[in-house]
Amino acid sequence: MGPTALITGITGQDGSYLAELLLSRGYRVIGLLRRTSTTSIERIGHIQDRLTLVSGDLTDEVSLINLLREFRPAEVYNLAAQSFVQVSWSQPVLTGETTALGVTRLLDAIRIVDPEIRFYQASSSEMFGRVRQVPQDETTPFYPRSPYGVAKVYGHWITVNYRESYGLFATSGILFNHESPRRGLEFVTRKVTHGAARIAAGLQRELRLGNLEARRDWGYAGDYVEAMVAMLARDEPTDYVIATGQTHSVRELCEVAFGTLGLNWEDHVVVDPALLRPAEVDLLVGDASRAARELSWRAQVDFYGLIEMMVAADRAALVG
Ligand code: NAP
Ligand code: F7E
Repeated sequence: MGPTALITGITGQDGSYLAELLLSRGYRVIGLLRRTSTTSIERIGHIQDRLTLVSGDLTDEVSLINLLREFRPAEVYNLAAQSFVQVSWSQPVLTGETTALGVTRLLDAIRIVDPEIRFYQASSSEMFGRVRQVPQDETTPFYPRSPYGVAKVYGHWITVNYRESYGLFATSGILFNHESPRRGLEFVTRKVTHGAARIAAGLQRELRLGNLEARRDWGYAGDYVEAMVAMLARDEPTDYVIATGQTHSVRELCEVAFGTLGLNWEDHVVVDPALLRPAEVDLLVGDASRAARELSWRAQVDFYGLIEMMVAADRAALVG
């Protein structure tokens, strides 16, 4: 048996891809599962019997300390968060509890139980917000535009601080948007690919969206989890931007997704002002050249390949 890794957020999009990757490399994978009244393991059902799933919550430090003591992981990947930007305005305190203070709880648990543990923090391009520089790299100042973005800035800096204060091997991956057929239905890529597939199948007629002009650097989650593992394999801990370097608007996303199905998006997409955000992040595009240089990491799937993959998966799920 190889090294032991703990993944928080294992039931999420990234957690499922990371668990697959670590298993393929011979790791013993422990996954933190928060208690829910219905099951939340649909993304990891296919590998469930190869994982050790344990109960805990980022809002409960004792649960974190106890499971580090019990399983003694060599690596901890902190992917758990309230990750949906829109909800962070309606639940700002909960977002702060999990996405910000949750990081401190986990870092403190590591410091108390085993400061040799290597730690990965899921930082986000949302920290750049109203961007100070184009493209954004590891030196670009932060200007978050949502309670989520603010919470991620806290999580990022507490990771840097525990590295500098206690000498922990604590790293932060500043990941730009990454998507997949396993992406939650509330995020715009999946909302569009799933909606377009349903429209093509005659199951709905229109798709309501918010701001069509927002631009994002969208990559494939399967590529991005490779970077997480590479960061923890370095000799020294540091932070990396992970991105494709290409940016596209929500409007282009609609054109490509509907176009793949032979549909004209303008016949179906309706702009709903209720879906506009109180403050928007207009443009994100990352410069991942440090990751290319030091981790030999490059995105393998581009925007068009990604959207085609997602449309195909959503269509297959509907028509079989
Ligand atoms: P996701 O699909 O929303 O998954 C979030 C995970 O966090 C789920 O497993 C969820 O569990 C868990 N969770 C939420 N609150 C928790 C709590 N209090 N205690 C323990 N677990 C909790 O997110 P993702 O897209 O995989 O993203 C993974 C991480 O990367 C997140 O931190 C996100 O903020 C960050 N990130 C994502 C992107 C992106 O584009 N995907 C980009 C940059 C950074 P349940 O299943 O029980 O809800
Ligand atoms: O929005 C616009 C919306 O919710 C993208 C999270 O993984 O990536 C994600 O955050 C853009 C925004 O992702 C709709 O206004 C238009 O400009 O898919 P999203 P996000 O907010 O960029 C970052 C890197 C993370 O860290 C987060 O965890 O699309 N948009 N119309 C819409 N967005 C949604 N969700 N729904 C719409 O109807």
